[in-house]
This record gives sequence, C-alpha cells and structure tokens, in this order.
Amino acid sequence: EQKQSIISKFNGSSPLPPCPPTPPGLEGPLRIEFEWSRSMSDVRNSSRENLQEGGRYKPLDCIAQHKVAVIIPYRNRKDHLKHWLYYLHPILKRQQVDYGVYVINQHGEGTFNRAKLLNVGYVESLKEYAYDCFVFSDVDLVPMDDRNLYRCHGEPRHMAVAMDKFGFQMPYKNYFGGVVALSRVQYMRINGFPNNYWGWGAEDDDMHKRITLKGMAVSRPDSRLGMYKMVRHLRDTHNEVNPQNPGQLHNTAKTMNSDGINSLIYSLIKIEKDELYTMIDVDIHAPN
Ligand code: UD2
Ligand code: MN
Repeated sequence: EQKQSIISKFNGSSPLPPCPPTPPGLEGPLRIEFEWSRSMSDVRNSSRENLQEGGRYKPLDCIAQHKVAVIIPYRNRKDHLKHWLYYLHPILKRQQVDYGVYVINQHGEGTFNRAKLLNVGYVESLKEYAYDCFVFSDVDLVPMDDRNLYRCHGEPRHMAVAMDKFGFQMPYKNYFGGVVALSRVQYMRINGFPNNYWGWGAEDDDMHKRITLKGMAVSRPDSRLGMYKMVRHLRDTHNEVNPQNPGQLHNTAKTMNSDGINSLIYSLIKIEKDELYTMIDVDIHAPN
C-alpha cells in the first residue's frame, strides 16, 4: 500500500492532495538568538534541504495553497541576511508554502528607497513564477512564533505587530512597518507602493494610507503570535531620516493613482541565483 503510493507519487498518476489549512508541523514559540558566531556555511547546512536554486521551495507531500514571493529590500546587510535565512527557511517549509526568496539589492551608494525596492521585487518575482501573494519583509526581522503564517488573507496583513524594539507593542495605531503581506489583487488595487520616499521614514504610513483610501482594512495576528526580534543596528549611511517624507502623506490620495507600480522605472543590473535566495541587483535612479 505505502509502496504503491510512493510509486504513484513519482509517476504522476495520482495527484498530491492539497495542503491542509493549518500546517501540521508547526512548533509555536521559537527561541531566536542572533549568534554572532553563526557562519554562512552553518546557515547553508541548516537551510538548504529540499530547496531549489534561487531559494525556491514547494512542499513535498501536498499541493501548497499559497504561492508566496518573499521580498526583502536590501543593501549591505550580509550579517542580517544570514540570520534571516537561517531562521526563515525552516519556518517557511513548516508552513507548507510554495515560496521563493527575493533579495532586492539597491545598486550603488545613492539614497536608499525601501518602498521602490519592494515594487521592483513584485515585478521581478512575477517574471519568474505566478505568485499570488507577496510578503514584504525587512532583512532584520525574524518571527518568534511560526504560527504567524507567511501567507495572504482577505485583507492586507500587517504581520510584525509586536517587535522587541517597541517593547512587543504597536508603536502607534496605524503602524504598518516591518513585515506585511498583500495578495496580488490587493497590491494592484493600491497601485503598489510609492516610489518617491527617499531615505528613512513614512513610506510604511503611505502604504497604510493607500489601503484605507481604497476601502480596505488591515488584518493582524494577535500580539502573542505577532512577536518579532530585530537584529540590533545603527541607522545606515545613505538612509538618513528624510524630513520631507511625512509631509508627502498629505498628498497620498492625490498621487497614489499615478505614483506606484504603474510609474515604476528602474534598470536591472544583474540576477544572481544563490542556493538560498535570488539576488536582484537594481539601479533605482537614486538622487545622491
Ligand atoms: C523601520 C521599519 C521599516 C521601515 C523603516 C522606515 C521596523 C522594524 N521597521 O525600520 O519597515 O518602515 O522604519 O523606512 O520598525 N535596508 C538595507 N540597507 C540599508 C538600509 C535599509 O538593507 O542601508 C533595508 C533592510 O531590509 C532594513 C529595512 O531596509 O531592515 C529598513 O531599514 P532600517 O532597518 O534601517 O529601519 P528601521 O529598523 O528603523
Ligand atoms: Mn531595522
């Protein structure tokens, strides 16, 4: 009987069952430690199992109900990426997602633009596979409970609701930073994210505004499941606080239909397939 099912699994005659709504192998609360001695080869050894090139994975024994591109805005954070990969690959596998990890590297030394990099990740990941859900995650955030599922919901989802750096609370009511998940339909409804928030701040508030302006609500896990650890860090160079950014929030209603995924312009430099991730190196035409 078992042999028969193993044979049919490989000759394709009997399709795999859909994965169950609640993944069976979750662990719940996790112990997360950002060990400074962890090396990239430790990370490869613990994370590479059953991955396809570029950091892609599909459950082996069922058909995933969610095709998720995980998109990370990035520049010069090798150390953080290492911790992220170490923890997230095993978690995403336990969550039975059909996923790919896309690290969107801002080329050059110009002013950083997190939201524009996320837009690039959306476009570039869709060129590879028919993803229906996009999780946008900072490189320095690791969930402390694997029941916080990396998938999309009926409303746009804010996932990082209880971060250690904010005392495991929301810093303010409409906070939408850190890690969020939007379906393809939800993302297109808000015309993606803004392209003109250069430097640090307020782009996450603009995303939240876009969502409510289009009549959607934000869904969140409860604060116990939504706990996160952030790797401690200083503000990066070329990502200084931009005091112009908050003022732009007054114009979101006017500009969001013309600034977003429909006005995105960038130059692709290189796509590099690592075994644990796909690195998209991109020139986003930053001011200096
Ligand atoms: C907060 C929010 C973040 C975003 C940002 C404002 C948290 C945990 N996150 O992050 O979602 O809204 O404020 O812009 O509160 N990055 C690089 N290289 C750089 C600069 C940034 O890789 O040189 C990426 C990286 O993924 C990083 C993210 O951008 O995690 C956000 O930048 P940050 O970590 O410096 O900002 P932080 O922690 O204040
Ligand atoms: Mn951070």
